[in-house]
Amino acid sequence: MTVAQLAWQAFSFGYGLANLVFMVGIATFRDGAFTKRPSESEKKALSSAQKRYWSLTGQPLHGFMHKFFTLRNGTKLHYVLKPGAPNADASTVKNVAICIHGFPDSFLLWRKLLTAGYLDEHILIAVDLPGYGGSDNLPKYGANEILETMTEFILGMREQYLHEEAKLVVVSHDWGGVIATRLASEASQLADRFVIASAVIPQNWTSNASTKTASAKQMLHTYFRRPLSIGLLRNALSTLKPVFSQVGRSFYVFIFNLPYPLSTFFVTFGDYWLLKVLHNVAAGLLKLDGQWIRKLNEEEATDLLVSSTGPGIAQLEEGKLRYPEGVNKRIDDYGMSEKIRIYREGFLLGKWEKSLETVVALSEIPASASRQGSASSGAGLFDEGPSGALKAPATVIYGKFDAAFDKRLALEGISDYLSKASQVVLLEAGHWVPVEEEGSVALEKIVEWALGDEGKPLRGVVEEIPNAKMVVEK
Ligand SMILES: *[C@@H]1O[C@H](CO)[C@@H](O)[C@H](O)[C@H]1NC(C)=O
Ligand SMILES: *[C@@H]1O[C@H](CO)[C@@H](O)[C@H](O)[C@H]1NC(C)=O
Ligand SMILES: CC(=O)N[C@H]1CO[C@H](CO)[C@@H](O)[C@@H]1O
Repeated sequence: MTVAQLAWQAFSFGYGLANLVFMVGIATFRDGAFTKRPSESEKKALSSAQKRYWSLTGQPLHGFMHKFFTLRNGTKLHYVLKPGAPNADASTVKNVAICIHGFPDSFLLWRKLLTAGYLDEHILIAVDLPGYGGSDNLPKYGANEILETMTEFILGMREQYLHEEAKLVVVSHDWGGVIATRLASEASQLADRFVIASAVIPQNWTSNASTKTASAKQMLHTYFRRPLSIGLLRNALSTLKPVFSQVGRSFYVFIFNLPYPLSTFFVTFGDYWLLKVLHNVAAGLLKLDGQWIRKLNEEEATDLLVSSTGPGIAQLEEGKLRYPEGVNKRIDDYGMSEKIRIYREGFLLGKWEKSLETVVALSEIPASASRQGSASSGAGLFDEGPSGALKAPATVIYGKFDAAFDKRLALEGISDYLSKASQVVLLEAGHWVPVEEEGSVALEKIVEWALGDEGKPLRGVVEEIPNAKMVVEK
């Protein structure tokens, strides 16, 4: 290990620990969370919500059914499906949307989108990530494992539900968005369009950070030889500003990466204090400066909580259809210690060595009609873009007030990473676009466009969304 790596590890540990102490302090002194236990009425509300959304004998959402997809090796993913309203004219083909959530959610993240009614003529699918909701665990959560799993899932969905002439749109958020980004880059045949909300393109995100860190290092180096040139020091620090800002915003990632059991403690202590803060942020009720607009009422809080908890014990034991074994193992901590593994095991930038099955299956996907002429249909080796560039049309959605990402690092130069027929839309929203009031409406309009007639430009759609702005259009 080099000195720099050692220094980074020491910094990460120290920074994570300091933040953990700070957060526990806030939770204890501001929110009195440390000794919190759920009240009887909270417990009752949660277990009835779990029954309503997670019982395999019922409908999770109006018109939807619970389903499982089994990978070649037996790992099971849980998803919900609405087969699409039968249309009078049977000749119309139904397009397919596959929704992929992020941390710490489940298919229920998409509740608003799935029940909005705009999309009723299409086939709607929302999956639980492995390790989340009603899906099985993986032995490891690196790039190979996660991307192979999601690719096999999407291939399976294509086979079961996608009509030859229909198109497939992947709709994604947070870690789901990072997965979608990597698929759009490395397995772009999988979908006709990727809608990516509140995520980053990993390579682009880190490319400038490393350039900036390198040039700051250079400046510091020179500075140490000429310690009187304060200007150099100032320059070095200002170059690093966006990086510092991102490290600041990613403080929780450093806590998630602390050794067990510190990391697990953080995501569970104080009756799931962290989850509850996230839910308030998700609902747009906690502003960045820590001021509450209002608190969630019990019903809203339960509705958000049940998306993170997944099924309860009662749902594991009823009916013929059963949740896989992995869900059982997660029941004690709402799966939180499993869910943070996606932050810990090198998924973001890890190399994906595709399996032979995946390579073959991808090569067998015909270029769809809607993709003719886009960069993915073999437009030649020379306009492939930088490493990590997306090769399928993508619509990237950012909330201006997203606390998770520094906008400078997330959006700067993103256009170089996008293929033809891609766009970036900026919203006056926070991180949880699919849950927020304005964000969710904007998302519905954009997905409706993606599933419908792309012949009319997205610009017209975006112009009609209040407070939305198209910032990149390719
Ligand atoms: C099953 O397959 C997936 C996808 O290839 C892989 O990530 C996972 O590790 C496998 N599970 C087991 C138990 O081997
Ligand atoms: C993204 O990539 C472009 C083009 O390579 C680059 O100019 C830009 O600085 C990158 N953005 C970040 C945040 O690194
Ligand atoms: C590679 C690189 O440094 N790209 C950009 C980083 O950010 C600055 C602005 O902050 C751009 O000017 C660079 O092109």
